[in-house]
Amino acid sequence: MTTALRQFVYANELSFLMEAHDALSASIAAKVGFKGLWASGLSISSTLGYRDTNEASWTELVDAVERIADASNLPVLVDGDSGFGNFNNARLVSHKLWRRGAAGVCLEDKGFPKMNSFVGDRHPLAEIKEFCGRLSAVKDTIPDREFVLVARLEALIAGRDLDEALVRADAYAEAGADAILIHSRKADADEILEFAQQWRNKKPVLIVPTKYYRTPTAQFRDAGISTIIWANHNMRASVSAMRDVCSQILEEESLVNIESEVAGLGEVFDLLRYAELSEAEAKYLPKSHAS
Ligand code: SPV
Ligand code: MG
Repeated sequence: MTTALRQFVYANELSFLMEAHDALSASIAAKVGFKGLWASGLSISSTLGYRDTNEASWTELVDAVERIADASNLPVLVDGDSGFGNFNNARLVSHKLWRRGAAGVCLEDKGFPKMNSFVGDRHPLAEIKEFCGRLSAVKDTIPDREFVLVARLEALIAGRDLDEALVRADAYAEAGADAILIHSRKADADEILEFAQQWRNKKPVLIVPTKYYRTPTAQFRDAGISTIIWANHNMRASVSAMRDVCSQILEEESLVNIESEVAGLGEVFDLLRYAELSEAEAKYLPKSHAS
């Protein structure tokens, strides 16, 4: 899985990672054909009922990631936030994530607790050398050299300029990052495309076009972007679907108009591979116990 993610990120063509936050969302993404997943901190914490400011513990993150990896059998890049502390926490969490099935981790250059990049204006950046220590510690700790370490730049989120982002990107690459994620919350992709042009793919670039979603994907392809992360859309799709079904059932006190609108139980059983269990029972259970 680590090799698969590495090839994904280093491929010449544009790659895509779909958000997953639990086993069900992961298996749906795999079933429709995505080849890699983003274990989103925002989405995982939201589904657990926590705010995306490190309210969820790192063990809760690791547990969620294990279910995502098991259910999808796909390479998973994990949103490791800022690493849950200093270099020591970052290497501990990353190592556990690797042990539990993650193919890579993305660490952002903020402190602990971090706040979701789209919330408020207080996004203090980590000091460059200290963050480099976090990256190097992760690199030195994980024995699988294929494990992908992504350094996420929050300079533009914090209101710093492109020059600062480029200085930081150079330092993070030097410290051992395999790839760079440049984040922006502007509605257009100008600063992302400018970054890509000046960075000249010294390391592959990942982006998260949640706010600049109107930019045609072709522009990112032309700019030599490595990977697009569709960062939270399974979680948000489930919010709208659950809101609608709850409202309708509450109002109509009936399932008559609902049944055709929701996934059939057959689809659920299919996603969870109930047929495989029947086959295994036929193979392993003594015949007298088979019924
Ligand atoms: C996440 O999906 O948790 C991310 C991306 O980190 S964002 O929410 O855009 O910061
Ligand atoms: Mg996040």
